[in-house]
Amino acid sequence: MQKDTVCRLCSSCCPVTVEIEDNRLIAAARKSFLAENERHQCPKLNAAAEIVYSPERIKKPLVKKKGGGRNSFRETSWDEALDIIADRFHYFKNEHGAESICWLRGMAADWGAPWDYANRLMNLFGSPNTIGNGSVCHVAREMAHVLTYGAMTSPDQKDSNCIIVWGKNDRDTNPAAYEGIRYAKKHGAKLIVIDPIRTGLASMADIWLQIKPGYDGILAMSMINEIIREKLYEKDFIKEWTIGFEELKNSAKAYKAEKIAESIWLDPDMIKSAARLYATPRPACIIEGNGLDMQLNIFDNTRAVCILRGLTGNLDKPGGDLIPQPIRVRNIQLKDRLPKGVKPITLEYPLFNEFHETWGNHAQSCVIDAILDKKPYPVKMLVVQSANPVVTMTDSNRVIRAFENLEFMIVIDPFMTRTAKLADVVLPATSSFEKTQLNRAFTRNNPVIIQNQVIDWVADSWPDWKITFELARRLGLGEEFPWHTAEDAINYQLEPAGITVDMLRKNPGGTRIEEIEYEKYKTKGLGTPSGKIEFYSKQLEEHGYVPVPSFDCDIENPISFYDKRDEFPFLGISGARTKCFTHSQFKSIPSLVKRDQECVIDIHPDDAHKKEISDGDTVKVETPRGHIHMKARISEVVHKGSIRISWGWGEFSPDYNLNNLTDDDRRSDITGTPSNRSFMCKISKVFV
Ligand SMILES: Nc1nc2c(c(=O)[nH]1)N[C@H]1C(S)=C(S)[C@@H](COP(=O)(O)OP(=O)(O)OC[C@H]3O[C@@H](n4cnc5c(=O)[nH]c(N)nc54)[C@H](O)[C@@H]3O)O[C@H]1N2
Ligand SMILES: Nc1nc2c(c(=O)[nH]1)N[C@H]1C(S)=C(S)[C@@H](COP(=O)(O)OP(=O)(O)OC[C@H]3O[C@@H](n4cnc5c(=O)[nH]c(N)nc54)[C@H](O)[C@@H]3O)O[C@H]1N2
Ligand code: SF4
Ligand SMILES: [Mo]
Repeated sequence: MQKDTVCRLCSSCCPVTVEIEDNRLIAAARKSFLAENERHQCPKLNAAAEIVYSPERIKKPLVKKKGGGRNSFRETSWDEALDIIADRFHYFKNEHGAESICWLRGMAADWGAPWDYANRLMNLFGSPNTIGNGSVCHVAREMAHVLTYGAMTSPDQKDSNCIIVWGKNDRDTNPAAYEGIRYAKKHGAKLIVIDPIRTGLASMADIWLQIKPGYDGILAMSMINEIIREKLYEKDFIKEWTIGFEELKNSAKAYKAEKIAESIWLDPDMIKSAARLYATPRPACIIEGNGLDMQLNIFDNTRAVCILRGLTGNLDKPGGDLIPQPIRVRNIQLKDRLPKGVKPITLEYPLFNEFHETWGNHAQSCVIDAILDKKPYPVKMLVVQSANPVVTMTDSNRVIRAFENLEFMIVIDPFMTRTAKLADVVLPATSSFEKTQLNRAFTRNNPVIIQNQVIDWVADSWPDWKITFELARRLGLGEEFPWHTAEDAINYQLEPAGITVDMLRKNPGGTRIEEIEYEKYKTKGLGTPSGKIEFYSKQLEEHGYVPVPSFDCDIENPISFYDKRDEFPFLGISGARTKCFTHSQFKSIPSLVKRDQECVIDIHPDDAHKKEISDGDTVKVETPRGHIHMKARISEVVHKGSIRISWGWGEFSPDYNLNNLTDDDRRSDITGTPSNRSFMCKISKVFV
C-alpha cells in the first residue's frame, strides 16, 4: 500500500510516497516535478527502512542506574520515567526557580508544531528557557532578511535567468532545490557560485568565486558598489520602495573591487563580472545557505546579500526572491503567561529574541554559559530534544564539561547518542515516519503539506508530541494540553487558516490557502518599520548596531584564532554535508557508512607537498581548543593554505569530532553566533 507523507530525515522536508506492507515501511520515494529517471536520488531516504528498523533504536525509556557511571541505564516504563522527570521539574522550580530548567532543541523535530508545544509547556511552567539552535542555522540569517525587508525570502530558481548560489550545496543538502537549479540552467539560466570549495555546483557554474571564508559581506558590498557605479540598479523601484540609498552608496564606496579583491582571495575583474551578470538579466535570484551561517559576521554578511536583492528590484518578482505567503496559524506558545520580569538566559541578544513572533530564543551557546559560568544565572536541569549537542555544538570539550556539571539531564531521541549517554533519563522518540506533524516549512509559505504517521510506533517509543503532552499533564498543565492526538492539536493550530488535518490529507500534493501573488508590497507594503526595503535601518541604529552593513577586515577578523595565526597557520573549513548523513545522524546505519567514504581532510597538493603528507595519511589537526585525527585527501577543491574537514563524524568517533576544534569565546554581538565554520589550525602527519 502507498501512503503520502513528508520525510524529516533531514530539514529539507521533502514530500514523499512510502510503500507499506503489513504495517512495515518497505521503501520511500521523493515526489518531484521531474520524470522518474531525471530525479536526484537521496541515499538517506533510500535507507529509510534500515534507519527506522535499526537494531540501535532505543526500545524503552531508560533511567540511569543508582551509583552507575556514564551510559549505565536500566529500562523502565513511561509512567515511571515521566514521574521521575515531573518530580525533578518541581524540585528545581522550588529550589532554584523554574528558569533553572532549560529545554534545548535541535533541528530534527523541526521548529513547527513540536517547537510550539515545548515552548507552551515551558512558558506555562514558568521558564523562558526553551532554546533552539538558530544561532548556528538559518534563524540568524532570517533576522537579517526581516530587518531588511520584513520576511525571509525564498528563491524562485526554476524560473530564474540568473541564480547566485551563495554558500549552499543543494546537490547534497536539498534535492528539490538542486533539481530546480538544473532545470533553470537547462533552460538558459546563468549560474554564479560563491563558495571557498569547488563543489559540484561550483563546477557547473558560469562564474565561481572562491571566496575566503567569512568575508562574504565584503564581497556583497563590493558587488553593490559595482552595481551602483555602473548604474545597473532599478532606479524607479529604489526611489519608491527603499530607504537609505545614499547612505548605502557612500558606505559601499569603501569596497572597490580593486581594493578588497586580493584580501578575500578573489580577482577584481571576476567580482565585477559577477556583479554585472547578476544585475543584468532579470529576473535573478540568490539561494543562500549555511556557508553564511556560523560566521562571526553572519548578520551583516547576510544583510549585505539581502540588499543586493533590493537594489536590483528582484524582490517578490517571478523568478526572483519571493516574499512568502504564510498560513495563519494560531500562536499557541502562551508567552504572555510567563511570570512578569523573568528574563531568558539569552538576554544579551534582545533583538534576536524578539525579532519574530514565534521563533523565540536561539542563542544556543548561552545554555553552556549558564551551566558552567552561571551567567546570567545558573541552569541546573536540561531537557535535550532532537539534538546531539556533544557533537554538534561549538567547542565540544566545553559542552561535555557543562553537561557533566548538570544536576539533571533528560534526552529525547530515537538513538543512543553521545549526548544521551550523559543523561539521567533517556526517552525513546519515534522517527518521523511514525508521527503526524505540522512542519514550519509548510506553514511559513503556501502550500501546506501534512506529515502523516505511516507506520506504528517502533518498540516502546513515543512521538515527541505525546511525550510533551503527557509530561505537561503530569506537571499539572492538563487544562492547557487537552489534546490526546496530534490531529487534535494541529486542528487547533490551523483553525484561523480555516483548514483541518482531514482537508490536508485529501490533498497530499499540498493545499494552497492563497493563490501566489507577486509584488505584494505594492498593496501591502513590506514588514519593516518604514514599510520599505531598509538599506539603512533605524531599528538597528537604536539598538547600537551599524545601520548600514560595514566591515573592517583587520579589526573584526571573522576567523577564530586569527590572532594566533603564527602558530596556527592553516584556515580550517567545516566541510559541506554529504548526501548520506544528517549532521551526526545515521553513523550506525551500515549501508550509509559503507557508501560514504568522506571522513577525510581535503588538503591542497602544494600544502601536502610542503608538509610531506600523502593521500591516505593520518593527519592531526589542532586548535587552541583541542584536536582530531582524520585521513588526508589531496585535492584541488580547496584553496592553498586552507583545509576542509568532514562534518558530523564525531558521533562515529570522538577523535573525528570537528567541534573539538571550534571556539565559543568570540560570538556575533547581535545573534550570539560563534564561528563553527572557519578557524585557524595547524596540521601534522601522524606516523603510525
Ligand atoms: N544531506 C544532508 N542534508 C542536509 C543536512 C545534512 O546534515 N545532511 N542538514 C540540513 C540543515 S540543518 C541545514 S542548515 C542545511 C544546510 O545546507 P547547506 O547550506 O547546503 O550547507 P552545507 O552543505 O554545509 O554547504 C554550505 C556550503 O558553504 C560553503 N562555505 C563554507 N564556508 C563558507 C563561507 O564563508 N562563505 C561561503 N560563501 N560559502 C562557504 C561550503 O563549502 C559548502 O559548500 O542542510 C540541510 N540538509
Ligand atoms: N562545526 C559545525 N557545527 C555545526 C554545523 C556545521 O556544519 N559545522 N552545523 C550546524 C547546524 S546548521 C545545525 S542545524 C546543527 C544540528 O545539530 P543537531 O540538531 O544536534 O543535529 P543532529 O546530529 O542531526 O541531531 C539530531 C538528533 O535528533 C535525533 N532525532 C531524529 N529524529 C528525531 C525526532 O523525530 N525526535 C527526536 N526527539 N529526536 C530525533 C537524532 O537521532 C539525532 O540524535 O549543528 C550545527 N553545528
Ligand atoms: S533530502 Fe532526503 S533525507 Fe532530507 S528530507 Fe529530503 S528525502 Fe528526506
Ligand atoms: Mo541547520
